[in-house]
Amino acid sequence: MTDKGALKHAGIRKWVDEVAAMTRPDRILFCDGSDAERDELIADSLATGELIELNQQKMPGCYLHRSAPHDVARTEHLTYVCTAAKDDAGPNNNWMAPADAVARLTPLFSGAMQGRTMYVVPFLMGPPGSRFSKVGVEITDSKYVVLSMRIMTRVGQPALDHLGASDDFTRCLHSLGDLSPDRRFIMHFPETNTVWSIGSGYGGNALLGKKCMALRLASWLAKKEGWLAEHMLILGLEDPQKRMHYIAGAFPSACGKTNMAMLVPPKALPGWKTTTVGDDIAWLRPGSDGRLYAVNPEAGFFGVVPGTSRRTNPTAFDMIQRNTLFTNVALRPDGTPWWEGHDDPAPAQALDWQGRPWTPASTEKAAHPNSRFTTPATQCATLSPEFENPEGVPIDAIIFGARRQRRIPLVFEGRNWQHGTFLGATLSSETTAAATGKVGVLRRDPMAMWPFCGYNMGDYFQHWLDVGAKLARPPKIFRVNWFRTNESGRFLWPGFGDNLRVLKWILDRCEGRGIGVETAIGAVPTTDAIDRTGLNLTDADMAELLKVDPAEWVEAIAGQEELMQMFGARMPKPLRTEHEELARRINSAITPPDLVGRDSGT
Ligand code: OXD
Ligand code: MN
Repeated sequence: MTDKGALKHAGIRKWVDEVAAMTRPDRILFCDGSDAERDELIADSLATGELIELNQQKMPGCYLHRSAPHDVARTEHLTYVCTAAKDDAGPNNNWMAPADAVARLTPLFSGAMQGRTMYVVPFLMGPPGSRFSKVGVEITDSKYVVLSMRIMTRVGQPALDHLGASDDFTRCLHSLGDLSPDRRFIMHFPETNTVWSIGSGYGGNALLGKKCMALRLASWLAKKEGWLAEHMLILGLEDPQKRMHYIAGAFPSACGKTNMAMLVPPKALPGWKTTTVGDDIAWLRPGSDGRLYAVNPEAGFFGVVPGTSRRTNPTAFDMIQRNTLFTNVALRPDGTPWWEGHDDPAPAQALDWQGRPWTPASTEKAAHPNSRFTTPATQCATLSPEFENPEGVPIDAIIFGARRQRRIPLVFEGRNWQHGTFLGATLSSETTAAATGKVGVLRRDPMAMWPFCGYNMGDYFQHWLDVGAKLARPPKIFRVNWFRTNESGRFLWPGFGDNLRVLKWILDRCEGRGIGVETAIGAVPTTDAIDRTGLNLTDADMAELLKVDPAEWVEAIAGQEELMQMFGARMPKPLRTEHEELARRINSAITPPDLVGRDSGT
């Protein structure tokens, strides 16, 4: 870390001066991504209590951060897209006019860094040397944010090399402010490629390379430049014939993307191997061969901790044993972290995520349900050899998944890109602890991008159709649902590694094999089409998992009508056509054709 004098780039210098004039820090430090810088930041954070050292013998390089108790998740109601025209932000975003947003936040930022150090963090999203990659610079007064950005992005020289003399970088301004939710705002200005975030130190609100830049602003840039920025994992699957396939999967927050990105094949399916390219964000571009190529713009994983164990995700569990920042987990007396769903039983005593004494008799959770790990991708044992490939990986199939107890079958296939886009656009999911608000409430989440699309989603759907039209060999599109329950509330599908059985059917379908029956909603596997070798799952359970009950879909169609109306003239016509077609198919599945004939008097 050096003082600002080391900053050579004129555009960055100018912006830093402007921000410093407003925020008035005591010191300005320029981050270079070096090990010495990390050591200094950690030592300072330990001294101030922003970090707590974990047991360095058992977990070298691991630290615990406790956030303010009311700053534990993304705050979507305080997140805005500030475009000149309100309609460009769309009904999917909170909107404020750019000048009003600046006027609202300037007093909050004014003097906010007095008595603090201002860190300037140049970072690269995407592999060095890739046409996919983009540069950002985050200015922050939080050491925890700098340490996290160092894990989640490529900080320092790779960013400056990519930028060269260009002024084309995302300006990401962050201050902890006073951490009050009453003075917390996460403002995006897509027209000037800028983010202003104040009042939160939480990942998605404060690590501005992630949701703010790599999704909200990137989605806007992607629309302009002809690519897609998506809330998707990227998984490599090597089949027993040693052929490599890649799947991109969009799931809402905290619905198992990290687990799926590190899927361990079940023993009953020998010869399969998985590799991890990404667990949260994919940037996808048409390639010259007519296929869709993906890179993961991030350099680390910011995963949900509770439920992570040797049983559910051994790769992640191993990966977080070193050089990992834990946020809001419980602390055992031996200086190691613990959380609900850990392999070890609950400790007799511990400190909970707020540092309060905790015992198994406590009524509250020891770890916060949205506690997180931040860990370098290079520690993932299944990291794909293609992780840094500047060209990305070719995607064979896209899956849209959500957390749904009812109605949605385990898997079904879209008829083509347009129908697949419709399947993504009509995704809904039960809410999780990743955002503040009630958990378990069904909400619309098109393409799992509702909180992350930086512009009007009607235009975004059209953009999906436009990108598809450029692909001579588009990926096939599927919907999946690992979370269907039976009448007594038991999950019907084992999930985790066994999801490979579903992916295998998907790949079979991509290659013209795989048995499916056409239904009103798309092609669904027959009960014996998914390999159940070694799985204790009855025919009846399988039939229940794959059931398409037209009566249940009537409600879904009514909900889709609301979506159509919400976007009015900006909803692309082809998606309306798909909606009408679904309604027609469902109606005729409910009303047998001979009755249709009799009712209409023909
Ligand atoms: C995340 C989220 O942190 O989606 O990835 O909230
Ligand atoms: Mn996410």
